[in-house]
Amino acid sequence: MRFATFLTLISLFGLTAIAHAGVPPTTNRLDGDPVADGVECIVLDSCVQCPADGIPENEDPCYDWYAIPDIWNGGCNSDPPIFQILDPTCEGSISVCGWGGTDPGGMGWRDTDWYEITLVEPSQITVCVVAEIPVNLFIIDAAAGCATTVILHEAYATVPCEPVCIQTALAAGTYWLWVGANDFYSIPCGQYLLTVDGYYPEGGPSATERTSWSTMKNQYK
Ligand SMILES: [Ca+2]
Repeated sequence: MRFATFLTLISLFGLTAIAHAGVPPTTNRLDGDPVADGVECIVLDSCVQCPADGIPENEDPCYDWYAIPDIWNGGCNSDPPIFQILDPTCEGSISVCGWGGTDPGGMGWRDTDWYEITLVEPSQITVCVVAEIPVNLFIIDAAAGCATTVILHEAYATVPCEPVCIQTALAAGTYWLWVGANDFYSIPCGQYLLTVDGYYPEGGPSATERTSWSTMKNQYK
């Protein structure tokens, strides 16, 4: 990777190149225990409600070195790159319950979560995120891999609990949905809900059926 490209990736997505010698602590907020730096993480009355059928991100959140290395879903920020693949559904809708934030040690790193979707045909999709933290949402064209990462669409929530959405028509192909804190410092770990609508599998409902389903959902949700 050319150095300029590398710098561009760092400025866009934050992190990676610095190795660390420490061993990531294993406790996290999911079990209600204090994290390794002594911060007690208990969520009360969150604006993020994970639905029963929500897909858990399953990346350990809230430990001192969690962003380096990100061996779970760090996307192009990881070496080798690694993406969390999301499968389409016949209803065209999926929800993902994840966590994001910056390094509690104040080293200027942030957790980045890269979800991969593959559209089997041109699709109208809506991607939304609501988070307990200020959060960025990108749709990235995966066609050229990590070498020439292209952000197609972006949305920013500058305050916690502000929902942001991207509604767009995309050609068939593979895309990365990027979710992460919108700064590199002082954003404590928080949960988010990512939703994708219009993501159907091959052989899924016709365009007419999709419209009917969408209409019905809007009437009864
Ligand atoms: Ca991650």
